[in-house]
Amino acid sequence: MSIKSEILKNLEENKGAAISGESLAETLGVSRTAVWKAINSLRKEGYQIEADSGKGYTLSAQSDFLSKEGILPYLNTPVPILVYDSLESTNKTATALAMEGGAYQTTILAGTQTKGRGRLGRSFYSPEGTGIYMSMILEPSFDLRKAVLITAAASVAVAKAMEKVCQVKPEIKWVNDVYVNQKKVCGILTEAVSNVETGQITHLILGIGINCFTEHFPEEAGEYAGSIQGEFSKNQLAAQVINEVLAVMETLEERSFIGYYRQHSMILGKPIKAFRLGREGSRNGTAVAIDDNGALVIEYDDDGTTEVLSSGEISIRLGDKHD
Ligand code: BT5
Repeated sequence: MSIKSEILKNLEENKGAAISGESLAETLGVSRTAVWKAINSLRKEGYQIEADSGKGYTLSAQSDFLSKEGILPYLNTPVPILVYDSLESTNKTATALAMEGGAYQTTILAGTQTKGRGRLGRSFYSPEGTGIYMSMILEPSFDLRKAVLITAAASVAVAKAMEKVCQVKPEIKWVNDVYVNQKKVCGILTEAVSNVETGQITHLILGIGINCFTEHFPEEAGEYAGSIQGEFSKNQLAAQVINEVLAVMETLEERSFIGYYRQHSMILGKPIKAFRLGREGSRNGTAVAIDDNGALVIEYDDDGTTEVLSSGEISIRLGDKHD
């Protein structure tokens, strides 16, 4: 770690409280001038660091830049972290890294994305300063026919992290969205990386976009886009998402997370419109169950038949009467 990173780590761990230049210099085994230079350089990057000659340096409690140093103290197990100010798409960078042999669990984060990806060629609005855009490189150590499970598990991880760090009540909209107060605050996109020669899937890229503190969304973000507000640090939330993802991935086979998924579902028992991949139009029905593979069981209004959907899209029919 560079001196600057070491100092940032110390400041992040003591956010809002002063640390003397002397003790920083002593802990890191460097001169006080080196400390001062590193502090100045961090300030130029935008970190709000106050200096009080009697007390030392304080990283403002309001400072909320995504940084490796800000994330590491909150991780249960350290994983490789790469933070960029701006990327086209963290999924794109993570895919390139995975193809070059990047280590499993490596997590790429960006302060903004210029071409954030949604599913099916859609885009994900990723403005600067107010969101967490992250991609984790995961090992596909399970049956990939159950791929819907990973997305379901990831939404459970995000929802749990939001509950713990932001004290909000998240709901999960099958299959990949997390909502708070009826607004979509998070989208998840899982992509696979395969070896061209063997055709085998070598890595999974789990992309997670969380809107934090965003006030205005453009039309392209849709009528349901919203953000989480409150007193929390993005670094802590990002770290908790990593902790929860790693924990939930351990339970994929035994599926203990499905209970949480069902309890936090915003669609179970509701009238919905189902848009099925490769089929024109939509069909009205009721979301009657989520099976153990994370697939959605729909009972159709017109003929009472049921269908199990592992992919596709649904929307809730707001205002529809239903018994
Ligand atoms: C998703 O797709 O919601 C998956 C989004 C995944 C984004 C992450 S960010 C880090 C990683 N790197 C990437 O490049 N992507 C991942 P989908 O279910 O297809 O929803 C896309 C739709 O959501 C759009 O067509 C809009 O209607 C709406 N939308 C776009 N931006 C949004 C935002 N910031 N918040 C809420 N809704 C948004």
